[in-house]
Amino acid sequence: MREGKFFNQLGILLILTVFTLFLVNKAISKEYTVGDDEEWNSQANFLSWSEKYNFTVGDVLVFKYVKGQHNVYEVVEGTFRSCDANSGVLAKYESGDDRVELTEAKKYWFLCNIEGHCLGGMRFSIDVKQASAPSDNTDPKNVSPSSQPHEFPAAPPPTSSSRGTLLSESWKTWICIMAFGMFFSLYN
Ligand SMILES: [Cu+2]
Repeated sequence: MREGKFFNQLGILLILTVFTLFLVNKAISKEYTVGDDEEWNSQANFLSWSEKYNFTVGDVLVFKYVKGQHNVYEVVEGTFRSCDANSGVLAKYESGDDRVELTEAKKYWFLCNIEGHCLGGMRFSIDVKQASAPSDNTDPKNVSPSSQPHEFPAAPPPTSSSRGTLLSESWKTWICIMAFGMFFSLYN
């Protein structure tokens, strides 16, 4: 009897863990189609599009367009402002279905380098933040991802209303708490 109960609970624990990892991944990484339904084209307003979202490291921008009609250049600020892509180009994409992972917390500048398109409005910048929401007293860059799993974060346990940010902030702690809860329930 005891053994059967053990494996039942283990199964529930495993399902919960997988489910939690799934939720955590959802919270951490998002995909954004640039321009939403209008996609990457000369008509859309990319300034307003770029201001609609808060981008975090790990998110992915997807540029969709007819190959050859547009392209995507990641550039430095000066190039973004001048629309002159003879210099200051960090990356080029032209497949028509370009996926750009935002790997750094920094300002990203994008433009289309087909003649006239950049000056016509096919450009935008976004400010990508660390996935872990920065708090006043901790620099996320100083937080080692392999810090002790039993160290509890400075933040209080998440409530449902602040679930989104705190999930991504302390997902390892969450998994730790869940594992702890599982063992606790096993031995009761
Ligand atoms: Cu274009």
